[in-house]
Amino acid sequence: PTIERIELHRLEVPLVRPFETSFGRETAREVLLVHVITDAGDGWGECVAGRDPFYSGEYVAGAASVIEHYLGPALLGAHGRHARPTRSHPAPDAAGQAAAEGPGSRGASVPLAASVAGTLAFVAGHRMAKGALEAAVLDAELRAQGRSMGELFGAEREWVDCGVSVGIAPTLEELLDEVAGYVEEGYQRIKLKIKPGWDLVPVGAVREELGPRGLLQVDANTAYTADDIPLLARLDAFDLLLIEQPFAEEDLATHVRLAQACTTPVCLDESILDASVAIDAIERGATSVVNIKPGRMGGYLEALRVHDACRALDVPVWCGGMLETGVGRAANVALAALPGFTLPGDTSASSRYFAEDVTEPFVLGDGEHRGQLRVPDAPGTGVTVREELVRQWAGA
Ligand code: OSB
Ligand code: MG
Repeated sequence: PTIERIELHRLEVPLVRPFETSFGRETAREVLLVHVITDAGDGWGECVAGRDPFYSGEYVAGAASVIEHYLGPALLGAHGRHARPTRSHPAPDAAGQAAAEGPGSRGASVPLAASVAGTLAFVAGHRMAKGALEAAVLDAELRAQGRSMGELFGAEREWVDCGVSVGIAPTLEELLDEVAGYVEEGYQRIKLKIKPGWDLVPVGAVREELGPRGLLQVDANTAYTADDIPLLARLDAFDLLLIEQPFAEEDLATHVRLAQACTTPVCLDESILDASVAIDAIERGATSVVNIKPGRMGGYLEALRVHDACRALDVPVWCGGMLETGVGRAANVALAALPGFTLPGDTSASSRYFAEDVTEPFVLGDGEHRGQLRVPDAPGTGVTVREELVRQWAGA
């Protein structure tokens, strides 16, 4: 297909309750959607960058800017109606070309999407912006082929197990109430956000509330330092599935030290920039479980490489989230249906985040599908963007 147009839509979608982490508090999700229009149909991708550069260096206004000024023109230059390499956007080098080759046989059937990473490799970083473009192109290409994301990825389940990420609460009582509500809704595991001063006590209280069999894990979003290793090792008492990203993104060494000092598995999120970093972190002993967030790794094709690499090394993975709307959630749920995803993901129902979603909402199943979301099987992401709502919420 030929790419005819790339449109960016920025909208602010209110959250049903504030979401507080060690890096900040959000009351609305600032969403950046990429709409790619080709001569064979269109596709949508969601950029997972936050409003502010706190979780990572990327943020919505920066992502929109780099797409407008660099990534968009390069894609149109390579795949637009008048495709030609331009001076300001040189052709990809050998490394870019290798990245363009998609993950094994999966990339071969989506040649346009598989070429995006290579075309955009001349820009350093900006993985979230690149990933949104690749996701939109992938959606358009699969829709044109009448194939779903799950089909391309190699999904092996029709339903995926869901957990929920619980923010830092104003009081212990409110935390316990919130957790009880999620358990009642059917969520299969609880992830608590922690930070210095909000760790052993809330984790102990929630463990007590869940009982010894409830699945529980924690996420520190880089809030601790090496001095905190003895404190973090005390979390072993609560029988957690894992502790996620206690130290800085670039600091694999301290994660190795913690892994040696505690029995709780250490899991990296922010640090996992791509498959080569994942393999390196695993080989060094910095992580024994991996949080796969496609939007943070530059797209679903790189996420498939991380999945495949972890599977080959026998390292369990789970699907993280970034408070996505239905656009990103649909693709995440398809990915989470791969065989290496052996732990419940942060793939919660739309209602956990928003009163109204920009696509049809994702709703938890019941009966034998309690605590699960169904993997979409219609072409592309399998969901439909309510364009009128997007325009309305963008104030356009
Ligand atoms: O660290 O996993 C994280 C949300 C925004 C940024 C970072 C993270 C999160 C979450 C929420 O934990 C996961 C979700 O429910 O989408
Ligand atoms: Mg995390």
